[in-house]
Amino acid sequence: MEKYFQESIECASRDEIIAIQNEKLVKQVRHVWDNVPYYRKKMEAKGVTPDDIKSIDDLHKLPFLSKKDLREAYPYGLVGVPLKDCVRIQSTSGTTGKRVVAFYNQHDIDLWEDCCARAIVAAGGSNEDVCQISYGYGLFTGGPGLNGGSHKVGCLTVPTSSGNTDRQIMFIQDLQSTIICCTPSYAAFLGERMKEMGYGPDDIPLKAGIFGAEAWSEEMRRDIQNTMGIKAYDIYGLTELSGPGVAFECSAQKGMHINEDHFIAEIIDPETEEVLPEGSQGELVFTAIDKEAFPMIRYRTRDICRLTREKCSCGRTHVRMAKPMGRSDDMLIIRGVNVFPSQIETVLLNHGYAANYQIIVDRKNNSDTLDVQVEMTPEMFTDNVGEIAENQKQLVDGLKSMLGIKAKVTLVAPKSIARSEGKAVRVIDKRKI
Ligand code: DLL
Repeated sequence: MEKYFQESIECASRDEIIAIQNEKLVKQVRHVWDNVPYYRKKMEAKGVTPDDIKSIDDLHKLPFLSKKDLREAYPYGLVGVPLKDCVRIQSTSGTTGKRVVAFYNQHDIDLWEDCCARAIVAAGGSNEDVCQISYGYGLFTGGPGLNGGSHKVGCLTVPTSSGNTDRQIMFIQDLQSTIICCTPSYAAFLGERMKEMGYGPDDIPLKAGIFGAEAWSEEMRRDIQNTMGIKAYDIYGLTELSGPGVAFECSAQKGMHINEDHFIAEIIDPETEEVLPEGSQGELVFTAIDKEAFPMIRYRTRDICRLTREKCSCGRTHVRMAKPMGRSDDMLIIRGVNVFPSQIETVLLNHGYAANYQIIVDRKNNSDTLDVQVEMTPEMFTDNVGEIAENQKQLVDGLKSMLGIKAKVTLVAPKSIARSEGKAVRVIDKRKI
């Protein structure tokens, strides 16, 4: 039977959710108008005042916030409460520019941890579970967020943080951990290492994994589930909006429920900024209607995905988001064609490779080049040149039909591509260096 952390809200009727959103949005817009001069100026520039916002139907009147605004207002310009009331900051890794620093008061931490607790319960977690948190702790939100959620559920929480893979496995085995939380790429690495150590799926006590913080494919889910004998759940979030738990998967494993009592989601056309109808693919935009210290209104995530309100078998009513294809800024334009790394991953995994690959993009003789380096698995490892050439050709054909362009494929020896303990770096775009 499906379990919920906060059933009445997770399964509330559409009317109840809309009523909550209307009330919180009106209050939140007033809060930023009064307390965040940076955003007030943006509203004034657009000719909007809090009186114009009476319900979520007026959301489209409000200006967007983007990463650029966060940079301009860094570090304190978007804080909505006196600093003496803030209790924590978290920060992004800053891989795509200057770090984002997000602020929390105790209320914000509480709602964030509730969201993570919902995710853990949706993955089957309860106070009977041993929950190992192998996301990084520190400035990154993954460790602290799920740690807080795990406490709220009452799991025995094992805060290993990321890295030190053999010690992770020792704890899994000695403490009989039943739930693991980490990035999917680190989960794949843990699975690979456990296999090498002779553990089959039945020897591993884990029953569920809560994996997110980076794009991962259905094929990767299948591989991780099979190697570890677990059910793998996706979890989504970003520092600007709190961290993990903005959306999470349930037993149906068909998209992530967005916590709509805290976040209103919209999909926009990234070029025209026009709001798109339900089901369209576009950029995900969030309004955090509850957060006080760092209140984000119409924040452009740059994540590309779609939403669905189709009924979910788990009983939750909150809108679901599909797996993001990646960020719009991860999207590569190669010889004029849009390519997402996740499409390449799908082809590789469908051909029996593991998710150990690197994509190298360059420009030679005025033309873009795409070179995909893929590790052979130990089972397929060979030094038979003919066989390698044949396998490479199959991948070139598979990529051509997925992407519509020709890629060069190089098969490399097992273990020759560095493993990641956090978010994997899969793309090296030499055109930008
Ligand atoms: O990655 C928060 C998080 C931690 C989520 C642990 C899930 C688990 P940031 O470092 O700010 O926060 O990065 C946010 O990561 O805009 C997406 O592009 C990407 N991302 C996060 N979760 C997923 C996911 C954390 N499940 C950025 N699938 C987001 C695909 C994801 N991409």
